[in-house]
Amino acid sequence: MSTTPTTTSDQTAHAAPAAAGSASLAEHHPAWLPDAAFAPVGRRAIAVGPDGGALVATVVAEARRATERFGGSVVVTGSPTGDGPAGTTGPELVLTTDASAGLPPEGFRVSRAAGVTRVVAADDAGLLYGWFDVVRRGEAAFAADLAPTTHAPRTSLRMLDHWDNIDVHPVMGQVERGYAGGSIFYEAGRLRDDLSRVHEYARLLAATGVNHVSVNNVNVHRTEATLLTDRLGDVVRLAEVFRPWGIRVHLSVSFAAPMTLGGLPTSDPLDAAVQDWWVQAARRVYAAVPDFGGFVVKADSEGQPGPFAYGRDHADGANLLARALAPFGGVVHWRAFVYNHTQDWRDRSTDRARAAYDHFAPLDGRFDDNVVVQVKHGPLDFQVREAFSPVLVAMPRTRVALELQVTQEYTGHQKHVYLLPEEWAEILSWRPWGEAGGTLADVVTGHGPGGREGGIVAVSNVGDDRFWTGHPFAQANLYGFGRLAWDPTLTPEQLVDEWTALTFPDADPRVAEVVRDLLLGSRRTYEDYTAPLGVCFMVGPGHYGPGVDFYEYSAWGTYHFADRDGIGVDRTVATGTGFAGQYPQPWASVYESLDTCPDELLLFFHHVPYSHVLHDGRTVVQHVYDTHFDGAARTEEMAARWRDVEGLVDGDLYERVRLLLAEQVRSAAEWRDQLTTYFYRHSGVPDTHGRRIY
Ligand code: GCW
Repeated sequence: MSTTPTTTSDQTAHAAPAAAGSASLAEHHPAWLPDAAFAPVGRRAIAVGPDGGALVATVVAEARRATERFGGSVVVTGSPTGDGPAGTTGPELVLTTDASAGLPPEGFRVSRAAGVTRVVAADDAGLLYGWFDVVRRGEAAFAADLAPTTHAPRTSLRMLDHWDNIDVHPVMGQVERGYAGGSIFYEAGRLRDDLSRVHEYARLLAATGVNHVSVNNVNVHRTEATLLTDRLGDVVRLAEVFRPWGIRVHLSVSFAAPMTLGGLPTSDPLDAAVQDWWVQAARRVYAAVPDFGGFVVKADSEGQPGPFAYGRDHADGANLLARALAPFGGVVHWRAFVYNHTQDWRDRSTDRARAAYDHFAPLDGRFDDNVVVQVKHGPLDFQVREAFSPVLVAMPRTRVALELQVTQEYTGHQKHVYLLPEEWAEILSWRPWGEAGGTLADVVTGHGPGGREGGIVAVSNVGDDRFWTGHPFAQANLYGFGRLAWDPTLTPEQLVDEWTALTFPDADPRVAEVVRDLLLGSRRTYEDYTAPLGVCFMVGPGHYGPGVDFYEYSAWGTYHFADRDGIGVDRTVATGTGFAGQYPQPWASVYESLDTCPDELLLFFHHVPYSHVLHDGRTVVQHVYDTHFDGAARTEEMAARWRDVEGLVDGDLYERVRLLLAEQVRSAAEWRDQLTTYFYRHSGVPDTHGRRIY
């Protein structure tokens, strides 16, 4: 949104890094890989082999680091049998690669029998993931026998996108929508000299299964555009850091690069000189970074340049870049976040929710095989509650990726506890064709009707903050993303338990209980005290805090249409914008009808009177009162609950969470009071419980 200087309503200053005493601490938090999490493996005699590529060396180094710390031993074996050199005592953990074992790519098999735990991996990446699987199991990996189980990622494309800028942007800062300090890659206009923090980040990501990372903002500004050319050396250095962790590096590029970097008079995708410019650019990149992943492109979106300027469409634009990358195996991630951001609120015919489908669905079948159309989970923009994007299931002949957002842009800026996997689990398990059909996870991982794999992508939430993510609990979101991209069927409960066991390995059992209590249900709590029933964008400047009418008359879209009689957006086919008709059945009918539309999405699809009765028998306005008073009260309980672990966790971590919970309590009360007051003043209907409304 930063490239549209004429439209300023959304250009609100980026949030300051979370407070709380990080500056004086040289050391940063180990997140989910503290040394103590390696004690169970580190005490064992380990055999790793056969020796080979870079990823095997990584596993060997990991095993050495753990055993040196905890007294075990490592032998590097020459053959896949796992036998150590003569004279060594038998290993208790054997990790081998065996290409003939019939395992899926990146996969591995774990078993334990006769006192030996074995990991047999399909390839070197599988060996790395198998290693971290054993770490995650802890002592359980060395206790009872384990029947062999095979583990493999559901998709080969598990990606994090960074919205990091090299130069500090005057409005958006170093990391656009970043709430955890500056970039871990760039500082003061250049790539950092010391990339040790990036190395640790790569290790953390590898432990979750992430295998692709894009290293610059999709809003590509002048300096960042040159990563493709003059600053290619920076990409080389970043790729060197990520490579030993099985992670391929991608770049966001500007569609106008042939003009801005190449001096050509046009960026028309059908122009031969433009095509050649991209071919040469790709060639240079691959000469420097042979395992480069590809380009991420935000085109004709929020002011970024794109093919529309030449009367071409998104398939023309995406295929231009795809053809330059194809000889090297590169992929274009072409984002579908395309809508009119210069609307007039008086115009009732434009519905932002419709836009991506209207632009992209007709292009199904026109994209090259190495184009992935990257679609946000909802038709608007990472709201707490919106319907799923119908684009995700409208293009069976196209590779479609799901884009999630780990950074908490609309979900509390990493100041509020918000367990995103609670939201993602719903998204991934959504059944677009009803109970009989597959899930959304199936579709994007290549197991849907079209059988095309697009993968799972998310916007990262890390920065140079001591805790990586501002709120220490926001680490669980990053962890959860990687694990869900690997296995979309994992539950929020499983993820929280995994994350807590790794992050607080030696802690008093009360810590795990409290962390569980705070994280589980946190998404519902946040939803309860913020925008109700699927109404969207009631946020204030910078997308933090209440701003009930902040967007209502803005150029970015209109989202609730509240008046004295009612509220909500009529997106039905019968009387509204027709958006509901973009869904396959049964959802088109389910959303169209007031009787069947789920309450939580009521105001997303319908404009109703405040007196409208929900399925639970309450009116809309009473629901707003109840959820807001309850949700805000729950934040007070959360803050109180945290006090139970004082002295049981690291003091800095305790204090950071304590301060942020205090802010969450304050902010939730503000949301509660503004929302209840707004609904009361518009409807004139009092709260049946007589609670305080202003
Ligand atoms: O969510 C919105 C953000 C913009 C972002 C844009 C996008 C990078 O407010 O800051 O720009 O989405 O996804 O491109």
